[in-house]
Amino acid sequence: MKLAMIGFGQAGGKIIDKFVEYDQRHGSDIVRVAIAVNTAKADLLGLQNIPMDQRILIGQARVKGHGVGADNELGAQIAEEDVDEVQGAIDNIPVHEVDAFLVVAGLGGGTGSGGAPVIAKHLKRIYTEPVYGLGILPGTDEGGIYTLNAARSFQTFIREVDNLLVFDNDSWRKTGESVSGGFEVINDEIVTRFGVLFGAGEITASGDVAESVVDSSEIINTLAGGGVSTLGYASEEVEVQSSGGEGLLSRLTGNSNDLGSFDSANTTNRITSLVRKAALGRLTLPCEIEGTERALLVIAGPPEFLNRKGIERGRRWIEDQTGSMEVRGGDYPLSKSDRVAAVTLLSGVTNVPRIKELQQVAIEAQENIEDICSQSQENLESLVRDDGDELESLF
Ligand SMILES: Nc1nc2c(ncn2[C@@H]2O[C@H](COP(=O)(O)OP(=O)(O)OP(=O)(O)O)[C@@H](O)[C@H]2O)c(=O)[nH]1
Ligand SMILES: [Mg+2]
Repeated sequence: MKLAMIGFGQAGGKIIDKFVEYDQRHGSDIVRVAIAVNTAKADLLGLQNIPMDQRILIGQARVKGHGVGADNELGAQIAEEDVDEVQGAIDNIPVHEVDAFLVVAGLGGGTGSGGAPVIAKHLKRIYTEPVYGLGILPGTDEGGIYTLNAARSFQTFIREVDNLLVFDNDSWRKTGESVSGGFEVINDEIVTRFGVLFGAGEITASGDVAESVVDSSEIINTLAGGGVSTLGYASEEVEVQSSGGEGLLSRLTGNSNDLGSFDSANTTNRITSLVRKAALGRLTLPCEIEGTERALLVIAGPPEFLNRKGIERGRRWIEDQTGSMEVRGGDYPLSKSDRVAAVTLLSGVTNVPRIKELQQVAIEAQENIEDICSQSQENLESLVRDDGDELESLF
């Protein structure tokens, strides 16, 4: 499907920037337009793939291009004041060519945390196309203010979008890695997962014939109804013999060069095992999959490695696991790919311990901050107060 992507703040901008690069590399044609919005000039200049005229600096009068320093109330205020500048960039795109908007932001900071819900609300007021959010939760080691920001932003953002897709940095951080190096890996993960999902709804120009191609309306219908969504992903390398009459070799771990394994039963088994790995493995937002309201299964890869039976079996397995009556499934043929991948979109998940924890820690942080504020006011007064002799202030 074709998306208008708007990245707010540093994390949002970097992820959108990577989507543009992914889109160009794979020819997936999902990014109809990419706009990065920030209050920090340096962050915008650091992007590589988004055209300069689609990098929008807001709040210049207030913060002089230096960011809002994790003050998300200020981030929201600035986004409201300067919403016309963002709209100006959107005005340049033919919105009738866009299936949906995707607003991406890290929810723990200031600019994206405050600004993303504001722009989502604005878009929903003006356009009929669905507006989705992709919200990044902070790591638990980032501290109280990030957690508080994320919890408040999450609560606001979800109200303003048609569906909130969530990625949790906390469950993806790798200990021992540098933060920026870690984000590189994490951002690749985000873009690959969502790239395959949204790419599935876009008919490829290569003329691949598939048995049951996923259409963008199936993605839209799975996301319709709102709530929180999480994405599972698993992939496996396959060896494709591009020319010659020798047929194809499938390469399975521990079973390499087994010519006989390349048959339809094997394809079916591979697909169902990938579906299980995707749904039971690490999700973008870990949660209990039972109770999921709607789901979509996409199997991507070279057409000869896809079959309807595998997808149908995987789809029914997801129905069993989630208890949902609304599980869609289809394929996404990619003849040039050397991998088969399963993507499971779980939409309207309800049992998410991480969100409960985030809210709990945020409430505690909020109370602590209030205590510290009133305490520090008292401390300052007792520090400055002259007990006894009256001193006169200068003015
Ligand atoms: N996945 C991912 N998360 C990031 C990245 N950069 C920052 N984050 C997360 O996003 C949150 C917000 O950080 P930023 O995006 O830098 O904040 P901002 O929106 O620019 O806001 P200010 O800097 O306060 O103006 C943090 O809690 C980080 O966990 C990134 O490249 N990838
Ligand atoms: Mg920033």
